Amino acid sequence: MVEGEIAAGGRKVAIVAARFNDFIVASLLKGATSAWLERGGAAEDLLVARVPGAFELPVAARKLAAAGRYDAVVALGCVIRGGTPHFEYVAGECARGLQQAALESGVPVIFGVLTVDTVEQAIERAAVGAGNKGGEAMEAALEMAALLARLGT
Ligand code: INI
Repeated sequence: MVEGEIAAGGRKVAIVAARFNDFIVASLLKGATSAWLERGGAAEDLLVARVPGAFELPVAARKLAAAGRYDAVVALGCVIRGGTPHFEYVAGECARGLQQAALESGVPVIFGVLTVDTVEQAIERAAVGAGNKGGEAMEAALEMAALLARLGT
């Protein structure tokens, strides 16, 4: 069996985070940054880029992934269902675009975007500590970076 370990020492990672719903995304960003530092990452090896909303995450993630400087890209955002089909377009295109960026670049692009029905669900998933989806996204990024390195890609 081959697996990637969750360790940040010697790695470079980029986070791209949406500003929309920042009262939630700020907590995801905190969770991701804490996980990076807890796993031994150096502050100067973590880039944080901001975009207006989740819809803009893919183009920035694609650019960062293609740059060849990062072992993984973590996309953070929060899309909350409203009363119109807008949610489906923003969330769907965001997910599709992030996966496309990963497949085109061969660099892991992690989906740390909450897609929820209510603000309460978002707050639950962005709470400090275990279960913070930003922290989980960073851990997934580190695991995938190590796995791909091991697989020789
Ligand atoms: N962007 C989000 O990140 N979350 C949302 O819930 C959201 N809603 O609900 O509209 C949202 N919209 C903005 C969108 O991501 C773009 O920034 C905007 O459409 C400009 O392209």
